[in-house]
Amino acid sequence: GTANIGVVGLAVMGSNLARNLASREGNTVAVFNRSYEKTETLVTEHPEAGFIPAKTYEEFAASLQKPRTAIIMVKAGRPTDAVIESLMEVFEPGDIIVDGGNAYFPDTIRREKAVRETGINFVGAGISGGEEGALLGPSIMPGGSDESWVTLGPILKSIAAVAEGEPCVTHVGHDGAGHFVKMVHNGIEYADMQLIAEAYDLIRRGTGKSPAEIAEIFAEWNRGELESYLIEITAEVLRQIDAETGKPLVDVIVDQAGAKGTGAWTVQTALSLGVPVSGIAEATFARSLSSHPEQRAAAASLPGPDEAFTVADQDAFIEDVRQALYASKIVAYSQGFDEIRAGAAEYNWQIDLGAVSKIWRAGCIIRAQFLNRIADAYAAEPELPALLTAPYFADALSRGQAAWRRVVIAAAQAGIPAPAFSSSLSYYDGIRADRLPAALVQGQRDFFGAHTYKRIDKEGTFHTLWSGDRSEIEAEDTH
Ligand code: NBP
Repeated sequence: GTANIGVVGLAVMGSNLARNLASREGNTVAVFNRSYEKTETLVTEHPEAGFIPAKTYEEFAASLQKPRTAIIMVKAGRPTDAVIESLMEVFEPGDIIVDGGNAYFPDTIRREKAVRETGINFVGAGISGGEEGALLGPSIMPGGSDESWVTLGPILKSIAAVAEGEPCVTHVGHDGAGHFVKMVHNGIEYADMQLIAEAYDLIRRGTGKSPAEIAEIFAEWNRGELESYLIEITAEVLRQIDAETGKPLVDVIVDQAGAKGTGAWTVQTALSLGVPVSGIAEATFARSLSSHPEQRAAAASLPGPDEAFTVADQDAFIEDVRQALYASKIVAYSQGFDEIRAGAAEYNWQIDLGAVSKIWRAGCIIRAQFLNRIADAYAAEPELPALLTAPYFADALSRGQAAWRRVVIAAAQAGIPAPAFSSSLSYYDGIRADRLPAALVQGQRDFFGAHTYKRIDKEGTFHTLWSGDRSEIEAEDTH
């Protein structure tokens, strides 16, 4: 074989990734798709790429140098399993199968284990950045074995996005670590998008500014600490005028947000791990709420506040919203990194959180300068208990908290939903609280279920004889 890398699955993502690979010095790319039409189209439309097309898995395997390396870009789920099974029949021990699709990380753990038994390496790699990222440079989050990283690392580095001279790819950890981190990336993306949407809504309803005027505010914010791809594209979307009606496009788009499931995975996984990713959860639920038109129609007559929402000082309000957005964003990222750390502990991955933040600086949807701050925080203190306690973020929160509170109060008074803003503030107040009413919850649990409690003043586990004389006894620790 003459190709050093192959791509299986030539729909939009696979075709773009194959073209990206072919455009880099030193790569010869073999391509295969289940139905040959897609292969033919790609090869015909891009003669410059020098692709080596294959009609069968056997031909594909024969066109690859050893150890063979192939990246699968097909629909997640059954199709991915089908391709892996076919490749296992034609590959040999030492070869590397990479799944670049959006796999659910437990599937990746299962597949890695099954493939490894044959001596073939399996790498689940999260690839972020959509079609454009695949073509021009994505952020890549590979898991898998150290052995496969030796071969794969240089290839992935050659196609990844570049941030400040560094390729946006790192060996995240073993087996499913890459897809796990990609999942949390998407969860953070949900939170970031929802927070921006809430900021827009509050400004629009508080000031009466047009979407185009608000676009200018976001463009301005994009020059400061909020600088990010998502803020940048928000300005673009708000500026867009619908050709048919002459209205702002945002006003003719149906207000029901879709989702492909990665936000829900992030929240489900966080629930199992016991990590409070409330910002990501609220963002995911906000999409669900929006997508139930029948319930919304039925509830539309429920009363809101009597008074109209007016903002006395528009500039001051906008600045408050900006600070609330930044503070809430810090909470969302802090929660996301907590989930990665908890996942690493649960699944025995050695994940460098600073390295993860660095590979998100370019190529992916949440790309931003901000991520350098996260890398700095973990560099200064690798065992940081929570990102938001790092000096830079703690300082930003202390500067922004008064504005944050004013915005959440204004939203509540005005009857404007701000679930991500307000839940992030509650999280902040919860995590920094000296005492939480969790003590009362423990008392309740002990009352109805004899679940026992600990005391602040002595060792041991206790139970009050609630249905007896209400004296306290030492008890077995049953949690
Ligand atoms: P699709 O997810 O639409 O999948 C289409 C591809 O899967 C075609 O090549 C199709 O072959 C192949 N396929 C199917 Br369906 N069943 C198959 C089977 N049983 N055996 C072999 N091949 C099969 O493609 P996409 O939109 O390019 O996405 C590819 C992957 O990338 C997905 O996992 C997706 O979730 C992920 N993705 C990521 C991003 C991102 O931003 N990171 C964006 C979009 C997609 P055929 O041509 O013969 O039907």
